Amino acid sequence: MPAPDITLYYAPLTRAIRPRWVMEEMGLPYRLERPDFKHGNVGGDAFREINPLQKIPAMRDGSTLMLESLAMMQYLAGKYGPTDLVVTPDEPDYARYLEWLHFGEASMVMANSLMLAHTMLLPEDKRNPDLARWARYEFDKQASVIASRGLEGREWIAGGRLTLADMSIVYMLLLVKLVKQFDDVPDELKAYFKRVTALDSWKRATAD
Ligand SMILES: N[C@@H](CCC(=O)N[C@@H](CS)C(=O)NCC(=O)O)C(=O)O
Repeated sequence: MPAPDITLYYAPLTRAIRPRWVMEEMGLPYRLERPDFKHGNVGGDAFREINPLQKIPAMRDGSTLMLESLAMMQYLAGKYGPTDLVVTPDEPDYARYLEWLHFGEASMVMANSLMLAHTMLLPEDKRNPDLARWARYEFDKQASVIASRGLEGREWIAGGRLTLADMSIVYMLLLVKLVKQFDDVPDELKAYFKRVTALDSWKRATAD
């Protein structure tokens, strides 16, 4: 197996935290490139050559280029594992692991992006309070389902340990915190966020 030759196109507080966190947990070597994170024109022409969508993260490993953060996490764990970050098909929590891994992006992205856009990113005269309220209503349902169906008293979301599923969900909760909408979530969710973000690997993945 060739040695990892990984460059992560990174910006603080973005989804690049997810693959970086996996590499920190797995002890994989990586380089960071830091395109200028300007909303709507991330990295200018040079970065558009790498990611025509101009989104962060992008990740290169040798000649392999990837543009989707959850896929990057799965790639790193699959290619450079085995690792306990993955719940395997022979474990009882396999289905739960897959479901929450994808929930963090697929189910959460719309409400999350609308909250971000309509409370922070758009100029004030372009923000739509009805959309912001609807997004918050959708997020509240998600927060309550994570606390009840997801955690139900568990420390971690699947497999009794930190996995890619936690890494997926916790990043989205960080975004909710950034838009200052995290205060009213269930206490169980607050405690979960605090527990996971106390990990050294999280601190290293978000250090700068
Ligand atoms: N589904 C993609 C989403 C990537 C994405 O939206 N990245 C955000 C940062 S977290 C971005 O680059 N936004 C800049 C912009 O839209 O201008 C992934 O998970 O990698």
